[in-house]
Amino acid sequence: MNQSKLNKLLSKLPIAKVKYFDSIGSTNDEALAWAANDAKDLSLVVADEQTAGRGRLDRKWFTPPGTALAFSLILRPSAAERPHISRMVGLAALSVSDSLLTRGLSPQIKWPNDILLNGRKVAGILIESVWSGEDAECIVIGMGVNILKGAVPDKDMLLFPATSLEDALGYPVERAEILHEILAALIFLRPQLSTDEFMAKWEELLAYRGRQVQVELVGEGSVIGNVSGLGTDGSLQLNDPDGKSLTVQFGDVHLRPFA
Ligand code: BT5
Repeated sequence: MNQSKLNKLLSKLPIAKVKYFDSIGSTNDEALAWAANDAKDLSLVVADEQTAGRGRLDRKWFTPPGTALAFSLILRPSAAERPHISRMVGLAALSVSDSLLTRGLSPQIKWPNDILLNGRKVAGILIESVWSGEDAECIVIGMGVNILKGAVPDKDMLLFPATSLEDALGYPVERAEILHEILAALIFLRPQLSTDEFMAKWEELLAYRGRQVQVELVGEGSVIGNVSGLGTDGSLQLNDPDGKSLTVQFGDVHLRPFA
């Protein structure tokens, strides 16, 4: 990947501008700074390597050079999109999933922000915002996707098993092609953000449906229940062991299979 190849690759998509880095701390940090400045809707930051890639809750995201996709897309939500900002993580997750589905794979979305292949994490999403008063002026959608085997970190660095697209397919794929597919899917799905069909698509790919899970609420203990689906805002719906329904709303929740 390099700047001119990316410019060419993405020229048929309505991407406003691409900034490419051989190495960067975090594409989300770069995108947040750009968003706070003059970035237009659909501006994109792409890096070959991240030296300080971030997950949620100050966790680390590993992006070794030459093996992975690490990018951050800046959206300036329209007035119609603003009431559905909490669905942006679903938009990102469905876009990655779409690219995997077209390759005959069976992705699942581990709520809220992980994409799984064969029960292992192949991609992670980090959504961050630039606020103007009560409104999210810009949304930064950060995505990390393990494309080649070399992108997968050692087991002792992980909270959850990981995989790559190459592992799942049995052969290597071109990073730039996947980037193009994910962005094309996102641009296609974005106008559906407010619809019931969008929620149905998202729910269809939800991992662990009907299974008992433990949801760790940061600093607040945990809850156990059966995954029943998603709320209209993208919250996770559970039925607890007494049959009571529970809603888990916030991104600072860690979901693990309990049994
Ligand atoms: C995430 O956080 O999964 C969100 C990751 C978002 C990364 C993108 S890359 C482009 C943009 N720029 C950034 O700086 N970030 C975004 P979370 O659910 O908190 O998961 C983090 C956990 O995933 C870590 O604690 C590790 O256990 C694990 N992990 C780290 N690197 C991984 C990798 N390459 N593949 C699979 N798991 C990984």
